[in-house]
Amino acid sequence: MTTSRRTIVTTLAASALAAGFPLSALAQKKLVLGFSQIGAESEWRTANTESIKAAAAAAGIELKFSDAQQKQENQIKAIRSFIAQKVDVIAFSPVVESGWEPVLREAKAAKIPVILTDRAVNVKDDSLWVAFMGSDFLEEGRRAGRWLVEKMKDAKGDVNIVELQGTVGSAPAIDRKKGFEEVIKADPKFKIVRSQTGDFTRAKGKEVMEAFLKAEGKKINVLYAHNDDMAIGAIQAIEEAGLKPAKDITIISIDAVKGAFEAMIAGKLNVTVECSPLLGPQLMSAVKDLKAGKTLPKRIVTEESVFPMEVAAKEFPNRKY
Ligand code: GYE
Repeated sequence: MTTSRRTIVTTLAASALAAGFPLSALAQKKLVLGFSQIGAESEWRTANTESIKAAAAAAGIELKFSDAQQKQENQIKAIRSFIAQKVDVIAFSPVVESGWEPVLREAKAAKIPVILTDRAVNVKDDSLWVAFMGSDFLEEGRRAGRWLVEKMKDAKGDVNIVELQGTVGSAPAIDRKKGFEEVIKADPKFKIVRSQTGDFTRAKGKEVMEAFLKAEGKKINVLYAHNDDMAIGAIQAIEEAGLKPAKDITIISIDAVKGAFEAMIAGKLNVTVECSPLLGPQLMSAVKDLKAGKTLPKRIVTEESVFPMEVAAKEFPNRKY
């Protein structure tokens, strides 16, 4: 450092001290964010991880990133280690809704604010987390249901639906099921004949769809998958069974990842309901706001839409994930 710069810094430090500011504010310590990710189970999750890493780098925030491989116990361990390391803020995407009270209480006792991203938790005391940013999964389920009701409004007789649920106990699996059922129950011709988890992965989606096809065969009119990856796995099972996806079986899924657009352009998927994983920039500005002493809105909802196959080719170049 040159003498003149040193003088300026020393003078600034002296006046800051005199004004009662801690010196650390001047040293411009990098903010440290501990983030516990669920895993890498889907295209959505990969895009979400990339968004968070890129946004942290752009914002000059030090990111401690931990991958839980879809296990809650690993997320709890990661959060405990962030507390031990005294990070400034903790954020995480909870794999399931329940079971978070003890570790969240530990974070609160250590005075480390916790931001929930993507998925919600089910805890009695809402002061255990400061903000939740992510999609409205209930509304996504309703959007899927509304699209189906409109598409099949003239269909005579039963519409037999099979459902591939997301991870058992996760907020998106619970709410996407609920929202969809809420809408289709308006007409008794819509019947969910099988419903099972595919854990949000392609491999499981394919496996469970094979079992559905074995049990119900040509009776199946509609597949509702809680994410695109499971739908893409199921499409393979449908083709292997000698049926035409999107024609013999109408397919609806959620996320709107590039893989879904490719499937729609190939004529194999009818519609995808958007769920944006690009939460990184929003999360970094929330971290900065918190540290600047601002109060965050408790709920920050992502804006999203619905893409039927007819618009897929036109929309594809605009997709960012
Ligand atoms: O839909 C799915 C992912 O929590 C919204 O998790 C997220 C879901 C997303 O594995 O693809």
